Amino acid sequence: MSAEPLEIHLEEQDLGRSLREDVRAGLTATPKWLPPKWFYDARGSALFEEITRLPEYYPTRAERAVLAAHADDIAAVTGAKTLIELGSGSSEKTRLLLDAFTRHGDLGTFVPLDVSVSALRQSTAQIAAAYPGLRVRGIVGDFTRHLDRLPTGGRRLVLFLGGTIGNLLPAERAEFLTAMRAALECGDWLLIGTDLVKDPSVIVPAYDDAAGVTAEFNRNVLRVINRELGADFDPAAFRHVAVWDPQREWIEMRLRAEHPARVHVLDLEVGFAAGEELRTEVSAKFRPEGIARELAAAGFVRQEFWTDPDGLFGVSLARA
Ligand code: AVJ
Repeated sequence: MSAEPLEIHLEEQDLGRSLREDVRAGLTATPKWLPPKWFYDARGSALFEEITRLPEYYPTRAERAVLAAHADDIAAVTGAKTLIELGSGSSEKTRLLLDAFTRHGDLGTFVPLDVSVSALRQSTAQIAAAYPGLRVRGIVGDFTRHLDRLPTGGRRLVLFLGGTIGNLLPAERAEFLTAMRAALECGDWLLIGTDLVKDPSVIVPAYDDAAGVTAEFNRNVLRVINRELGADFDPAAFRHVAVWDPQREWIEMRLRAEHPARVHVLDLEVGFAAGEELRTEVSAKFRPEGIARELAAAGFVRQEFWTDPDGLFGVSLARA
């Protein structure tokens, strides 16, 4: 079957409006911040794919090891008819699950949801070609806003992989999980990937690699704002910084103005002092019992928790 036309729940103008709102809120705040979802234009998505192949960036490989080891269990235990993937991107690791469902269950439909039209076009076409008989319905949407638009009926398994939940702040995480539970029915499933707390000497290089790919990925958000909003950031004037916060157990990416800078964007003139930092991403790391607690607080029951052999990354299978 070929992929069905994409269902668009996020129009170009919605994206533009929310980018303008985020830029206004974040660049007028003290300290300054921007949300990480704006990294992922075509160039940012390609840089992220490159990050996943870096020697220092362990999460993708570790999660893939978990999925490779347990995909058959996941297919057998959930018996899902519909597989929904939030923030699907390239859907590369998802193939491990689609293969397992092809061997076992009777999965009928795959529904990837992503903010990136270009990523979805590519992934839906490739998946539809590789899995004949599978119905592929791509949805252009934002997983923090469009959970009520997910297809209903049939037993569903929702995937939220990569550790992307760590990009939400704790209160946003609780809100997201509660909304997710509300969008599901008893007997539906959630498979969620979380990077685990470990020695910062392992985490920090994963976010500050020797080849400088993460630094380019980080600065890419400034290029996106220049292009989309006609701003005049000089990306080369900002230095990539990755800092581990031991209290909150998350890593932050920041962009540090090397010299005093003045940027024009929207109707704002934004000043940066020398050394001033702009926070561009939080990536929280989790403890096994903390994830179970957060899932339970949202009304999920965790049934399985797996890690890779090195204990770097965790995958939880929870029942609604
Ligand atoms: C795609 C959100 C899981 O937080 O590790 C990679 C993004 N940021 N390097 C992460 C990212 C810097 C990544 N997630």
